[in-house]
Parts: sequence; structure tokens; C-alpha cells
Amino acid sequence: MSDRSEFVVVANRLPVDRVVAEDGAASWRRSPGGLVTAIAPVMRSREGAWIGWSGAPDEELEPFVEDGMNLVPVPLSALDVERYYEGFSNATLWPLYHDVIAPPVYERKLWEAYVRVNERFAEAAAQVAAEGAVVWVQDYQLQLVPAMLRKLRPDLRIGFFLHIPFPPLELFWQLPWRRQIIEGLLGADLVGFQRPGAAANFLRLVRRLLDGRTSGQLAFVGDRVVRAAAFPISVDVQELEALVNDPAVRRRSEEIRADLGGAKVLLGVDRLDYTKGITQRLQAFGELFRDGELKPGEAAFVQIATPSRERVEQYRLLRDTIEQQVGRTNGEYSELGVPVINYMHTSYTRDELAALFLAADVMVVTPLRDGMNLVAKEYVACRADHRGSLVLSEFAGAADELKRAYLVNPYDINGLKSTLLEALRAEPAEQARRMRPMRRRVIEHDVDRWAREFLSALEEPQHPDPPSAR
Ligand code: ADQ
Repeated sequence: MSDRSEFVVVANRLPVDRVVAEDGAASWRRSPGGLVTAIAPVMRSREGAWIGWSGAPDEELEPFVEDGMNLVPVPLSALDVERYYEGFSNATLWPLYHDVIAPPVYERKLWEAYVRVNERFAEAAAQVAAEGAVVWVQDYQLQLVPAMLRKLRPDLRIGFFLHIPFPPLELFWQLPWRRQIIEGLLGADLVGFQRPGAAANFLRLVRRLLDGRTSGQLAFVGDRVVRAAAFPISVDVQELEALVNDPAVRRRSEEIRADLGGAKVLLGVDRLDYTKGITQRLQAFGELFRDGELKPGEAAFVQIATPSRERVEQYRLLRDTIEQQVGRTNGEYSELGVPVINYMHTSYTRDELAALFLAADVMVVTPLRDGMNLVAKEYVACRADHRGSLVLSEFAGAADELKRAYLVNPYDINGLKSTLLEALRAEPAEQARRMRPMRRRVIEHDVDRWAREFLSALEEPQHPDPPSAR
């Protein structure tokens, strides 16, 4: 690998997962997901480097090349994982940035670990980046990196993208380290968010917390100008279209429908996370049987929940809650061999997911808060047949673009119930009328376009002069 790179991505995780073969031999495989797909071509054409953690604690690895990408591992000790990753990132920032759905944990030792690990990432980036290189920092785990890196390497062009929501001032104000986080982000030249409202929240904090000046999307920080704007992330439409055109995937989708005995299929696909509104949607669905609106065999819910953050207390509790709820609902309303909810706590391959999307009459995406939600866009990208209905929470970033979905407030269980019924009963013509414009949007704004637009905004020539001082 060449010494220094013109393009550097800094993310909590490397874009590869370790796979262990039956004979015990370990190798790397590119991680699934749009981010890697979108950035991989840029990495190759610019001989870029990707800085991130391997996923295993206490592991020191030398830089290596995989799938044409230069990978630079940053080690995390078991204590770092506990305090920086599970602690400050996932027990403090995650709930704070998602409307405090769960109470955030504010602990000084978690913050100290966050600072220490952010420094390590910034130092790694400073070593790898060539003179004047473009560095793109990803997500909430690394919000201090832009300022730390700028201090070490003022020559770099630094971008930051936040994949999760950015909270309003009234919530962000709780954070004991609120000032440091805003100053950390202001080290970037461009700070990207999923929604325009998030960028506005950030700029308001710059004014109120730092007494900074802003104008439109720009913040004026000393002699620098920082731009904050929305770049809604998307999916790899080509990959999904290829999957649903695969005869094996189509056959599998028929099989799934047959296994469910001809019932209408409602589908939920999420990481098992309290932000995703899984309990609310299952509650609403169960009540439709109680009310006699649905009968077993007429409609079946398939809920796939990927195991996630299982060492964080709130996630363990949520798993128990959902499993109890599924058990109770099935216990009350199922008939022999005809469960009303099919619940799978596991990760699926992309093929199997695509088959499920094709099999689903109603895709149910009801997060209480979500930066974007790619599942909603994946469903739309898979439905080239213009069939199926999408029920989508107003609190997902995707609702800004997928306006023809059945939009719901997931806290409103009665509203959710009537919307599920409406979506279930939609005629094919109505399904197509809604699906067509949503597909147009997703096809035109795919993940490639997202990466290109962010990077060209980052590389644009300098912004206008700051307005004169007040
Ligand atoms: P997540 O919270 O992880 O992402 P989401 O956007 O829905 O949420 O992405 C999940 C991805 O994992 C999707 O591609 C989905 O297909 C896949 N997935 C989910 N369950 C799966 C399963 N059981 N098996 C296999 N794959 C599964 C964060 C933010 C989002 C934002 C994204 C990207 O919280 O708001 O959209 O980053 O910026």
C-alpha cells in the first residue's frame, strides 16, 4: 500500500467482516450495506484508505489490502469497547439523539474513553492522509475527530456525515459535554445530516452554545467557514434489482408465501432496537385480531429482528419484552399451525431479505425516530412490479422523500391499526399509484448519488467571505 492517501474514510468499523471457514482459516469479506458499496469505487479510483476497528477487542493488526481497498485497523481494548462503544456511543449518544426514548447514561468515565478513542482515530487519519487529502469521517462514534484532526493537519479537507438524527437544542442541552461535541464537529469543512431539520438544529446550537454566527447553511468559526446541510442517504438500487430478478430469489419468495398458507403478509425488518417501534407495531397488529378485524390465516406478520448491542442493558430488556409480546399475541390469537406473528431473531442474507420484500403485501416500518431507515427504501427498490404497500413512520428520515407511503405516527396505536387495515386492503391500482413515484425517487437518488453529492460539496471551492463582525 502506498504511504499516504489522497482520500481517507474514518469510521468506527472497517468495511470488512472476518469469516472463519470450517477448517478454522480466517479471512475477510466485504461488509454488506450501502455505505461500503457507495464508497468502494471512490476508494479504488483514488487509492483511498479506510480507517476503522476490526470488530474484535484487543487485536493489533497491520494495515492490509482487501477487495482493492487499503484498510488501516485501529485497535480497541475490551475496556474501550465497553466504555467508548457500548457506553458513550450506544448508551449516551444513541438515546440522546433519538428523542431520549431511553434515558441516556451520563458518566464521566465513558466520556473520557470517547475522547481517548477519538484521539486514536484522529492520529491514525493524520498519519495516513497525504498533503491536502480529503478525509470523510462517519457517524456519531467519531464526532470529536474533525477538530482533533484539523489541529494535527490543518491542510486537510475534512467532511463529516451523521447517519442518525441530530436532536433539537432542548434535548442536546442535557449533555454535560455539549460544547465539546459541537466544537468537535466544527473541525469539519462540511457537516452532513440526513434531514434539513437536523442541520438547522446543529446551526442553532452553534449560535446558542458558542455564540457563533451563521448565515443560511454556513457557520463562521474564527477565520473558517463550515457548511451544514442535508444529504439523505439511500440504497444500492442496482444490487437490489439484480437480486429480485434472480429466479432463485423469486422462487424463494413464492415459497415464503406458500409457507404462510396464503395469508396476506405483513413484514418488519429491523435491528432489534428500541428506536424501531417494534412493540408498537405488534401491539397494533395483535389488537386487530382482538377486535375481530382480522382472523388467523387471513393475515400473518413476519418480524425479522437482527441481534444488536446485546451487551447493553436496554437491548436485553427490549428483547425480553418483544419475545413476551409475540408469545402472548400468538397464545391468544393463533390457531393450530397458523401463528399470527412469525418472529425471527437473526440476521438474514441479502437474497433472503429480497425474497421477503417480494413476498410482503405490506412493509411495516414504524420507528419512533430514525435518521433515514434504509429498509423502507430497500422495499421500494425491490418492488419493480409496483405491488405492495409501505406503512412508514413520520419520524423516519425516509418520510421526507417517500411521501406516498401510508405515513403514520407510531405512538398512535389506533391510527396505526386503521392504517395497517387500509394498506392491507389497498387494491393493486392504488398500490401502483403510490409505489410509482416512490420508486422514481429512490432510483434517481441512489446511494452512489449520495456519495457523489457529499464529496463534490466537500471539494467545492471555498465558501463566501464571512459577514462582518457584529
Ligand atoms: P440502522 O439503524 O442500522 O442504520 P437501517 O437504515 O434500517 O437502520 O439499516 C439497516 C440495514 O440492515 C438495512 O440495509 C437492512 O436491510 C439491514 N438489515 C436489517 N435487519 C436485517 C436482518 N435481519 N438481516 C440482514 N440484514 C438486515 C443507521 C441509522 C439509519 C440510517 C442508516 C444509514 O439508524 O437511520 O438509515 O444508518 O445511514
